Amino acid sequence: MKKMMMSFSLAGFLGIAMMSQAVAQVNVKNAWVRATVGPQKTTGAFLQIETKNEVNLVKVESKAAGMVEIHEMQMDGGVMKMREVDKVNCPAGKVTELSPGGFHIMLMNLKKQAKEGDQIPLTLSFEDRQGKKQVVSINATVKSMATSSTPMTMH
Ligand SMILES: [Cu+2]
Repeated sequence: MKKMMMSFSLAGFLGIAMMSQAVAQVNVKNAWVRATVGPQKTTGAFLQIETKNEVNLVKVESKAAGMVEIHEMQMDGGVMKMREVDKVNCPAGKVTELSPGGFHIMLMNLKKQAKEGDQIPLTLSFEDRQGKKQVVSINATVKSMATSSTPMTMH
């Protein structure tokens, strides 16, 4: 009887260990937001997504902005244009970069000016191929135009 109890608690322990591993599947790094100037109400947020299993970034929310969209920059007849996308695919084992000139997060109707050094909260929702959701909340640091024009690969 004693032996059985022990194997039960071991199973419980392993269960918890496996669960916490699943939670740590998606890692969001180096998040920053471009500082705004004066009455500007829109800015971009940029970050890196590292994931063990393939996921899609499907939604971003921020209490600092009235509206948040996921955008993509694309050349259209020689002109760079932005369009809204419903997801960003993040392949397994790779770092997906959201950066100026590519996919980015658009913060609209900002509630106040984003000043250098401010922290902007972002909540990212991911969905894997099975439709399982994972939510990651982070703070992005506001950087001025001068700093933010440096490529992110410097990290
Ligand atoms: Cu945009």
